[in-house]
Amino acid sequence: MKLTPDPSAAKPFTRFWRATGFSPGELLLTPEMQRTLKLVAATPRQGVQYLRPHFMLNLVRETGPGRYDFTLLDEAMDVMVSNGFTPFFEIMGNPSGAFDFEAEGWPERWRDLVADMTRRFVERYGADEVSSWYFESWNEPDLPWWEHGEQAFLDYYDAGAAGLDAAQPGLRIGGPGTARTLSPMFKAFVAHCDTGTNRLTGEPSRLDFISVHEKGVEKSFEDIAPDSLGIVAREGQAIDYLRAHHPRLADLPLINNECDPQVGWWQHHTWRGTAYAAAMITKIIDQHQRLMRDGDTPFDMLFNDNGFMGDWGQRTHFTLFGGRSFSKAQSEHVTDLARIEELRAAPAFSLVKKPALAVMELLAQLGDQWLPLPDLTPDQEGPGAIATRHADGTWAVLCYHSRDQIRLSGPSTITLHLPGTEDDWDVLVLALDDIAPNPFAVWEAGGHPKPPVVPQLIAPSDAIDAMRRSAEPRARFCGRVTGPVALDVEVPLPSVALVLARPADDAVPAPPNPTLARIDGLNGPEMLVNWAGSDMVGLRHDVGVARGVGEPVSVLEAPLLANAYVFSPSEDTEVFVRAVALSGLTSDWIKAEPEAVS
Ligand code: 8U8
Repeated sequence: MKLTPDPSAAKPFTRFWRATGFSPGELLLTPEMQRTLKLVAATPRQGVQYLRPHFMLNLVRETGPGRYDFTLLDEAMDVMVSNGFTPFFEIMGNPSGAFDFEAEGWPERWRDLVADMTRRFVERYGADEVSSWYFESWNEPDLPWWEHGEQAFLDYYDAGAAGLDAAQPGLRIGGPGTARTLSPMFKAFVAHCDTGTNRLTGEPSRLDFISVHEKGVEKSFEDIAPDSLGIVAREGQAIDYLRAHHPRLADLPLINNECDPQVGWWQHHTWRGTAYAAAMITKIIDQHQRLMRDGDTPFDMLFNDNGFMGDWGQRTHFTLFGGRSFSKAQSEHVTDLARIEELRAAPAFSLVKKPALAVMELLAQLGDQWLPLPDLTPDQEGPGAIATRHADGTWAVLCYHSRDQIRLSGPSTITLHLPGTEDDWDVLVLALDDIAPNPFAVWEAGGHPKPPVVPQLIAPSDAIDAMRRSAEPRARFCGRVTGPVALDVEVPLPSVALVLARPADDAVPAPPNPTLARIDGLNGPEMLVNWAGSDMVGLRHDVGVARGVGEPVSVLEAPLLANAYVFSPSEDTEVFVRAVALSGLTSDWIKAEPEAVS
């Protein structure tokens, strides 16, 4: 298959998928989630920016009529904001269970609660920061998450909007985050926002975005195939409905904030721990670019609801070794504030990155100009590509091979010609596939060690470190080529392969500023080394160890795209980091200095 992206066809491109979510919000108080988020935040170029947790208001305590203690909510919000995430804040939960959404007078009390909370956010984080957030209604009010019917939901929405406006006019609010296509709740909500009046203010109802959830396939213990195109088809039904019945709302940004291949994050599907997930996520993003964003739809943003914590087969960014199981996260979930302190103390645990997060690092490298590839038919054939360029002329082309079939495999090659690439170019190809051992395969081959049942089954440090090394995108090629650049990019099914190409540059990258935190791993101390990466495309980092004298020795097979790494070096080791440019040229090794442990 030959590909020659045409620069004269370039269109603006935004990275509209940099968002994730999880449930429940109180996980933000756990060491497991705090470490998880520190590592997710290390995705370069803010590759994961928005976080959407459920049930955040369950962290608020009612201390008297209309009086609240926000301390736990503050703490949870701090975890998001201090890691650089932008909250996508569902106004969801019930402080101390104090609200009966069917009793007299609750909407006014809800409005005042939301106003108090929002004023506190503005005071704590500043009006500019809070203006960058999204506020959203209760999650999936068309499922048992909301049990009070349509009218109460509309009243609830009005009260929240009135509370936000009372505190800080102009904040962004939307909904309804419904789970079923064109459900009665969705229709009632958009009808109310189109022509209704806010029950509390008497003003017309307001709405800044519309959110829906469309996923590839229902939940099932079987590995049934997702229908990826079904996602855009059903989002299209929402758009058609709005155009036909509520044209005034039809141009509002449409967000699918749970755009997952399959419902049921907690059910185990091993493909979620392999390159199948990475390729499927890439394909779904590409489909949204080609079929929604490049069309005349207002499709704005998609989320992979990958922020949970759990095992290989669950919908998570990491596999959690040790730690605790947090499977009760859904509509049945009850927050027990009397036991909240238990969340803060975790048993020993270690994390291993999965391809679902590694692919976010690759996607983060894409540029701000998109070149359509009309000759490709990925939805029929499987191989596809998102071809982009950056303003400085750097090419970033993410090739993928994905089918809506879990058990198919086979080779394929995309021959990529990059026009206008005469002279010398620095080229880097990074890939995730299931041929080179992925972390799941390393775990499996190592006897699938699984804590915490008996000590001899606990995954030893070296086994966990081997999984971690294999979790990073593999470098297939790094070097200088004389143009025009033409590459045979292997894309076995399933896989993704990122091609970066920039005019040859002999500049040595600026050295990093690494810090080192000693953290508690499953088998004792681990090192979390991280650094503030610049936004330079294709910038990677090498992590090395040394004992006193001599050049540090890299602990990785290839430099990392991520801006953090965790491993278990021996006690007396010093840890060093160096920056690696797209050209392969490196900065000096810089010693990682200890940081206050978190
Ligand atoms: C359609 C559907 C049926 C059902 O029984 O439960 C659902 C639960 C359904 C759709 C969504 C749903 O919850 C959302 O999806 C979850 C998931 O596991 O797929 C989580 O990702 C979300 O937190 C939740 O909002």
